[in-house]
Amino acid sequence: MKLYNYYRSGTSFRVRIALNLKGLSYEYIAVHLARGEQHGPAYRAVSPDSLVPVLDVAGNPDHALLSQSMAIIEYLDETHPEPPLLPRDPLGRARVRALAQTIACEIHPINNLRVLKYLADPLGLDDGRRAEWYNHWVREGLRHYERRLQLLAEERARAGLPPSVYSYGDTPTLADCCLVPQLVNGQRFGLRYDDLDIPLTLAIFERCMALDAFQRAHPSRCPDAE
Ligand SMILES: N[C@@H](CCC(=O)N[C@@H](CS)C(=O)NCC(=O)O)C(=O)O
Repeated sequence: MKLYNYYRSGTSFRVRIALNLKGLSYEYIAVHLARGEQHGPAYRAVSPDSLVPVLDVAGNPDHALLSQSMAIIEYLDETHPEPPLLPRDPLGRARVRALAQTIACEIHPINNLRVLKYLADPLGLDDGRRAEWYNHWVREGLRHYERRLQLLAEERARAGLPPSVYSYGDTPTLADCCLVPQLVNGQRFGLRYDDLDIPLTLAIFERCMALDAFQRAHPSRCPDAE
C-alpha cells in the first residue's frame, strides 16, 4: 500500500495510526501541502479534490485510490479486522463513530489549511483573528468531546463497569485515531488545554501517546518532517 500524505496533516495522521494499529506496512509518499504540491497536475491525478490522505491499496495509480480518512480507516478495519477499530455491536459502533465525528465533522473541516487560507485571502482576517477562529472551534469541539466521554462513563458506571481506558472501551478505536491528531494539531497552533477542564480527554491522549502505534505516526517521526 502507498499512503499519500503530509506530516502535519491531521487526517493523514489518523490513517497512519490506523495502519500502525493494524500492523500494516506502507510506502510513505509525501505531498508537501505548505508548498502547494496538492494542486499540481501529478497529485491532481491521484486526488481530484487536492486533499490528503489518499491510500493506494493496489499499488496501481489507475484504480483503488481511496480518499477520505474515515472511509479509508473503515476500509482497513473491514479488510484487516484485528485489532478492531470499531466495536462489533451496532450501538458501540454508533457511539465510536459519534465520538470520531465530533472531531472529524465538527472541528476539523472548519479549521483545515484551505479554510484558514480563505479567511486570510479574500476575507482579510489577520493572523490573530485566524488564531481566534481556530482556537474557538477546537476548544468548543473538545469540550463537547469531554461531555460525551462523561456521559459514556456515567453509562458504564450504571452498568457496574469501570471508566473506559481509551475513548470507548479498553482498546483504541476510530475515535482515538481522530482525537489524538486534533490535540497534536492544536498544540502546534499554541493552544493550551489546561484551562479547558477536559481531564478525561487529556488522560486518554496520554494513554494513546504511550502506545508505539501512535508514537510512530506522530508528525515528528515522519520522513518529511521539517
Ligand atoms: N474529510 C477529509 C479532509 C481531508 C483534508 O482536509 N486534508 C487536508 C490536510 S489535513 C488537506 O489535504 N488540505 C489541503 C489544503 O487545504 O489545501 C478527510 O478526512 O480525509
